[in-house]
Amino acid sequence: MSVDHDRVDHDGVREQTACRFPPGFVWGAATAAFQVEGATTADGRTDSVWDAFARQPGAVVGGDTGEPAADHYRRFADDVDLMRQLGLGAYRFSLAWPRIRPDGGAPNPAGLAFYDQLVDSLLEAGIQPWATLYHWDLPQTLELDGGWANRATAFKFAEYAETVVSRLGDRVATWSTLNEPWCAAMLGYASGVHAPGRTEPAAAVAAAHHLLLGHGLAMDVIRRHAPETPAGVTLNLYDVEPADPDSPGDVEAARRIDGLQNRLYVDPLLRGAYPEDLVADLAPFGLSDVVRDGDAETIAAPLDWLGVNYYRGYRVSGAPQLGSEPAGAEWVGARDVQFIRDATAPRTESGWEVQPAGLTETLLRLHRDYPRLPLYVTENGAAYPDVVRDDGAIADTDRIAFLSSHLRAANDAIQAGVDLRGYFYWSLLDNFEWAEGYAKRFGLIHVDYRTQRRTPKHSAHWYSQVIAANGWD
Ligand code: IFM
Repeated sequence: MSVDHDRVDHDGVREQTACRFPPGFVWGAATAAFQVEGATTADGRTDSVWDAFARQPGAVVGGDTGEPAADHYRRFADDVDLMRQLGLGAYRFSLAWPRIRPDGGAPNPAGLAFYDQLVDSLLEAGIQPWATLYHWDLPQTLELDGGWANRATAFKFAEYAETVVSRLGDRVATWSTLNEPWCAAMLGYASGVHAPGRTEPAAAVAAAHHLLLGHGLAMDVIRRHAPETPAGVTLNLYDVEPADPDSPGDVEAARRIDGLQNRLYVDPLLRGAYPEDLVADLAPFGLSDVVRDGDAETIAAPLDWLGVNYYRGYRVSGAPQLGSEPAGAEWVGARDVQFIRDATAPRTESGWEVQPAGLTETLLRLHRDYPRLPLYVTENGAAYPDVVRDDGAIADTDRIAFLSSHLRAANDAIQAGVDLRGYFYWSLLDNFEWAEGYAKRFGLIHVDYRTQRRTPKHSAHWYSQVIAANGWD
């Protein structure tokens, strides 16, 4: 299929200028184990928090569960072949802790064998395996012991990391410890919209710290077993700005949200300490109580790269106003903060404003603050109501527009001097979108969940052409 790049700009403005990426730029797509694998009881896998959570009535839209997902566990060879046909340079996937150490217990050879095969088939296809150790599927047994609110879970995570890295460390191209600890901690333990569904703010703050501690411990494991392999961590970062920069209330709201979404993770990882303003904000939820001597040094283990997952920015205010909605951070004390929605901005099916400029800003800020740190966009993508035409094609021009505008935004950052080394579209395949179930489709490749038939959407063909040309003219 041939796609006219000049027709893809979502504002109706023609993309007329060339957009070229540096040689060696990594072009990839991402998935996560629970979202694509299915086969939740195969070969010794036991429940994760998401299996247990999804069974609770009302927890997930439509009562959807981790079955069948995209049945990637059984169809991975075909999926790798599709990746090869698209010309992907890298595949970012996560490993399922409850497959590898079911119930958080002893290693499971069958679970490890699956990832052995996946990694080998990627390498045979000339695709770099980018492995993430944790993308939210904590073994349910460990949740029953307190989950991430329990400090011991960080050490269990290091044990699991040891099993994985000692087995695959000779072949994985790049290691990531955690995906989006904000979601695992805050959505899992404070708002309760994600597994394990707890609504205990102090547990969420403890979980955030223990996830970071687990990251630091896992970095040490990676350095011991795969000293030559680049290792990093992936955060969901947001460009946060006050609705009115002259309003002290809005500026304070922006400080607060930037703190909770971004600095709570970036600062301990890269500066070696939690920001003082957040330590004060989170004092009622016991942040200082869970930090022990030596934790800061463990968490600040040097990174080879940082992964940025970017979906949208936030305009925030300290007061409710027309078109605003609660920022959600009331779980951890930011009761009055409101997100100001832009009624005129295009939105994805998730309701998120399309704000590519926020990606440039996010990358520029990181580069200003940490100029020597290589960056990757490890996730960026959009759900749209894809329609399968009578001829079977999925002409997802809205997704192509999203993708092209964000690639251009990433390119703007590179032109401004940011050391951005790669981009991973979220997601390779349609998949289980957590509490939204299968209703939201983010994939470059459409999945018919009944037949498991795969159909590359027009966006997949478009992306494939961009990869082949390292940009567009
Ligand atoms: O599907 C998720 C993914 O698991 C983590 N980052 C955001 C994606 C879209 O919501």
